[in-house]
Amino acid sequence: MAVERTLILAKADAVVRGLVGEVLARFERRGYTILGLKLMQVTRDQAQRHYAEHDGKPFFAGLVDYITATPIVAFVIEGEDVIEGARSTIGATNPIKATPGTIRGDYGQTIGRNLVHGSDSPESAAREIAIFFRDDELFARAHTLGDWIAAK
Ligand code: D4T
Repeated sequence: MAVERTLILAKADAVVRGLVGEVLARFERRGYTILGLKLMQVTRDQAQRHYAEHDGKPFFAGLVDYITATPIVAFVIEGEDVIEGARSTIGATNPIKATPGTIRGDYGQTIGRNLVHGSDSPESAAREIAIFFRDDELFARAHTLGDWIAAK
């Protein structure tokens, strides 16, 4: 067990279909702490850096188009083994294979309209968080209300 941070992106389908609150709520309900949150327009440069591991694959251009198609909501959450936990909440890459109860299993139809991104390793999380957030945009866990109340 380790306290980790991960990057979650609620992409075009989540934003356009009004599912951002639903997506965020699933992570909040698991008890993860929100450290950073913003609505933002991803640039093509950010998109290409974020998805660099897929550069050259047939779906790369579609991925970049999809993540830049509308503003997205990016957030960083923290918790015990949050990287694996968040990916289990998101569900399998292909929504057809994703278990009902997961985000993709409940809201996705096709692999290209994949709704949500979650980092897949501590190295990816650190690299990806730096693409979307400056250090001063992330709050320390101690600044959350729960810790503030507990300290009183
Ligand atoms: P992310 O990274 O967005 O959380 O997704 P996954 O970890 O579940 O899946 P991935 O990195 O393998 O793929 C990234 C992204 O590309 C889309 N995709 C993937 C696609 O459109 N066609 C494909 O054939 C594959 C493999 C879906 C998720």
